[in-house]
Amino acid sequence: MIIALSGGVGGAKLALGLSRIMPPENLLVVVNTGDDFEHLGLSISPDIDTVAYTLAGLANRELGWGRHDETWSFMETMEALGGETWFRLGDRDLALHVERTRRLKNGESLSQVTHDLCRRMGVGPRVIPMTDDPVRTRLLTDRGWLDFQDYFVRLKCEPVVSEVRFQGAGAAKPHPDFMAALADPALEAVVICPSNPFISVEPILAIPGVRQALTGCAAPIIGVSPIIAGKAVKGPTAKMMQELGMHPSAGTVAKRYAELLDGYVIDHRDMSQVVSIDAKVLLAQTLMTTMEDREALAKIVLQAADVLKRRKVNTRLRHRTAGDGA
Ligand code: FO1
Repeated sequence: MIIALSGGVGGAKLALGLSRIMPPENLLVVVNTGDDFEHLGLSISPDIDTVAYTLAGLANRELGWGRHDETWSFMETMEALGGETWFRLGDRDLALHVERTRRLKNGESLSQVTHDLCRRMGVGPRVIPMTDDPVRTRLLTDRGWLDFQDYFVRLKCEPVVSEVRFQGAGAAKPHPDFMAALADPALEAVVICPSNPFISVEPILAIPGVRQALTGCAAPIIGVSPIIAGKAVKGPTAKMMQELGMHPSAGTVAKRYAELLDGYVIDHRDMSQVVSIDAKVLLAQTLMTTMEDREALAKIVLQAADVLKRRKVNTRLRHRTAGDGA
């Protein structure tokens, strides 16, 4: 079994690659919900939807979010009626938000609704939110504190970020299936997908018990850099790193995950970063443009997991025997 920690677009691409080279039912995708928000009276979970649409083959590949078979009558009419249209909701996508909102209001948990909607959309792997409790990413910027989607979509990531907070994370409980999978002896690897570390991965790590469960898990943890040659493949990762006073590089992201990583996959172009990364570094083509790219990167990650798992088991055995000996 493989666990993939994912945010939106970048993570979803690798999750898709993984789902195509292994039995999809053995893949558990744990998704960031810090981007979730209430908008137009709807409960919207963008990263869950991006992962679900991508795994279901329904994603809009150009936009990176929403669906490919989309029409926009709802948005056009909202425009005509003077409603808010900065957050684009296609007509088919809208049905998902309306139905999820109805079921959440009915008392179902986000993971129950996600599980059923994913099944109905034909998603093979298990997709679960990092927690069923509310966590909201907020950013302190030169325009004051902003909710995530205000920053990311309405203000197009233009504000200068000086702090990122995950409101509610401290009181959130990690999803029980996530914790159970980390303790499962059948676990082969945990893959930290190439998502933005600050806004997609760290909300997951910020939930009490997650870091400890990761450092205690017997399976290797392999990260994939979201930065290639100093730039983010998509989104504000590099810009945020600069604004937060960090050098936008694969090495800096690896340092963010520091003690968690057993392996780290970076792009060939970042060969010079190898020395600054305190984990086993693998070089690969990490830019995923085609389906073959997604599958090839997924293969490298799983091969690395295989090698690292044997190494991790031996190291633990050595420590244990050393401990007994001491
Ligand atoms: N991102 C945009 O840049 N503009 C949008 O209008 C937009 C609408 C949208 C609707 C549904 C959804 O699931 C995602 C949407 N996103 C949009 C992307 C979303 O803001 C980001 O995918 C995540 O929050 C960050 O990964």
